[in-house]
Formats: sequence, C-alpha cells, structure tokens
Amino acid sequence: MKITQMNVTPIAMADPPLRNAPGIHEPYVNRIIVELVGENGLSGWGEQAYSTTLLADLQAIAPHIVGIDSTDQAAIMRVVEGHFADDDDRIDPILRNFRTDVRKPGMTIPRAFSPIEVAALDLTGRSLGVRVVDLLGGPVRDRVSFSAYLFYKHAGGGGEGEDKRPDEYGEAMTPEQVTRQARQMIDTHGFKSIKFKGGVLEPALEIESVRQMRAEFGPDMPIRIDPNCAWTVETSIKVAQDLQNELEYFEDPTASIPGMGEVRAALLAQGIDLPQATNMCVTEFSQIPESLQHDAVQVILGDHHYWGGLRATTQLGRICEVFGIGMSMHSNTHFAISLMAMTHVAAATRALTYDVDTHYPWLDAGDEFAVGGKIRFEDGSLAIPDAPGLGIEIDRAGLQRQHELFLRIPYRDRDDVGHMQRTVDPNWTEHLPRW
Ligand code: GKR
Ligand code: MG
Repeated sequence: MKITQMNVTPIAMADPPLRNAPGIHEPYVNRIIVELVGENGLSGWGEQAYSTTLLADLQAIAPHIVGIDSTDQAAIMRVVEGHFADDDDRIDPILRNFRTDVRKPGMTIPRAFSPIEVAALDLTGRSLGVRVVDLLGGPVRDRVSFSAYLFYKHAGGGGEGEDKRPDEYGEAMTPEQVTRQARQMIDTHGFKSIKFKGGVLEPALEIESVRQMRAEFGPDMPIRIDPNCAWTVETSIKVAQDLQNELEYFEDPTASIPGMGEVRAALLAQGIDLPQATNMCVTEFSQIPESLQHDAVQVILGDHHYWGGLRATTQLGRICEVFGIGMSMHSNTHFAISLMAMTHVAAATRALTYDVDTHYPWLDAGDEFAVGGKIRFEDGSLAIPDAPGLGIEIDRAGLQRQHELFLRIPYRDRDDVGHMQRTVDPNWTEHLPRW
C-alpha cells in the first residue's frame, strides 16, 4: 500500500522505581510511536525506545518515506541508510546506561528502521486482510509464552506530584519482598518462568533471592538471573557455582564477549554447563562470529527494536539454529504496539523456544492507548489475534494524552544513573563491575 504520511510521536508513560545495575528507573519512560498512513486511509503502527537523537532522525526520515509502497522494505531501508550515510558511527544515548563495552554504532540504523518496518508490516497486513505473523512466514506456534519480569524496587508506582500512580507491587529490596513480588506477578498473570533482574544487591543476597523463589515455586519453575554485567569474571563464576542447579540460563553476568567466554570456559572446566545468555555483548549480527569463537553465549535475546525489525529477528533465529544457539527475547518498558510486535515475531520464529521477557506488567493501565486497554495474559501467554496486521486498534485520544504527558515532563533520554544520584545516593557512580 502506497504510504502517504509518516507521523512520529514521542509519548511517555509512568514507570515505578525499579532498580538495576546502572541505577533506578525515572518516574517516566518515553517511547516513540511511528504511524504510516496508506493511500487507502488505513494506518500501520510501530513503537521504539526513545532517544532525542532517534526522534530527530525519524522526523527527518519521515518525508522521504512518503510515496514508498509498504511492502517495499528495501526502499524503506535505502532511505534510512541514506539518512545516516555521512554519520553512521554516532552513539545513541539510550545505550549510555549500559556502556560496558562502549561503541555500538551498528545498532543505529537497525533502531531507526525497526519501527518503520513494523508499521509497514502492520499497514500491509491491514490492507491485505492478513496478520503480521503471516507476512513473516506464518506461525510456528499458536501462543507465545512470556516470563514474569521481577525487579528489586523501591516503594512507589511511578509518576510524580499529582500524577503519582498506585504502587501495585510495593517495595521489594529484600529476598523475601522480591519473592512476594514474584508470587503476586505469577498469580496475576499466570507466568510459568521467572526473569529476575539482579546486579543491585550484594551477590549473596541475590543468590538468596533465587533460593527463596525456588523454595516458593518448586523445582519446575525456570528462573533466570540478569545482573547486566555488574559482576567480575570471578564473581560470575562463584555465583554460577552456587546457582548451577537453579538457573535456566545465566544472563549477562559480566561484560564483553571475551569476559563471557572466560566465565563459560572456567565453568565448563568444572563440569558446569550452564547456558549463558545476552542482550548486551551480542546485539548485532556482526558480533556473532566473535561470540562463537569465544563460546561466549549459548542463548541470544533477540529484540526487534534493535536487531532491525521483525524480519531481521526471524533471520537471527535462523542463524541461531544453524549454530546451535538458543533464542529468547529481550524487553524494555513498552506499550501494546511493541507487545504485539514481539508476539507476532515470536510466533513466527522457530528458534525462539524460551519464554519471552516483557516489562508490560509494569505499565500502569491508565497509560495504555490500545483500544480495549491493557492486553491481558492468559496463563502467562498471548494468542495471535485473528484481526489483520498486529491485531490491535489505536485510541487516538489516548495516544494524544500520552504525547501531552511527554510534553509536560522534564525527562527525556533515559538516565538511570542520574536519577539514582538524585534520589537514592548522591555518591552513586555507574562504575561496573560493582562486585
Ligand atoms: O528496565 O532496568 C531495566 C532493564 O534492565 C532493561 O533496561 C534491560 O535492557 O531488560 C533489560 C535486560 O534484559 O538487560
Ligand atoms: Mg538482559
């Protein structure tokens, strides 16, 4: 379908004070929404993590997308690549929070292309009356399972001043509290596995948190821990020794491909074959060969937002299959457009056998702008909707409300480190590894 308009809208949502290795979530998170309007009057939608530079890039790209057919992804890619032709090594500030192995210039083009590609697939699907999963080759599974995403957390439900939101989960800064959070999230959504964000407390306390979850949920609950590179190689080895029988996989314990490779080699030498996973040291196709040389990761967490869209994610799945690498999926704070894009691509990707990460339970229902409100998980999973495209409708008044929220708040590029210094510990540094 010929594209007649590309609209780029920055929006915001409230976010609770979730802790991670770099610091703490700010009271709001921003996202960018891309709408492609077809000459038939239908719209397709895409969503991306916010950065000020990416917003400006997408706004500059927008007029050049007009006139392209929504099926012509190659033409869309030519426009995106053309935009970055003179400047392809800029660092997107969204990556500042995780600059453990510095420059990732290869993510800039995929990040700009991704929301346009998703919107184009949505528009094409709506125009032809087919689902996005069918445009990706058809479903290899009918339902997509997600994992409970647990965080250490301060009291508070996100938002500020008069806009403070209810604190659904309460404080969780101890093993007991985070295990209670796990119970509540699993009872509410029916998740059948746990992704646990670590790198916040002393490793001994994080080990104790995993043990308490194990005691609470029994031997069959898959549990993963992800300290976002907060640990040295030595600490990572020690934690893996302690948790070898508890973990489904070990996500980014330490920084860099060689670092992950060292942990892997030391563990194998001790007879511990615990799969290592990443969304930090392998985030683009060009890093896969080096990762294989070091045997650094056995599971890649794909994410269409920075691997270059939905089709690129299915291609990543194919590469993972060829090299015997497992595939899971990474998530950042997001709305329903991203949730449905993740669901369609996970349903189309055979290699993606692990439950998918999602921050969606942390989204305050009042911020969702999909018609019908927040999407509900059933037994921790989602079925692919029968409706064409991504299968959701957008409430334009709700989208405008979230855009106005963006205009009101002072927060722009994500800054977990600065917010930690401002609200928890003025002497906080982003120095990693911390332990
Ligand atoms: O939201 O704090 C967070 C997470 O730590 C997120 O930023 C990470 O990108 O979910 C992520 C991960 O798996 O590393
Ligand atoms: Mg991770």
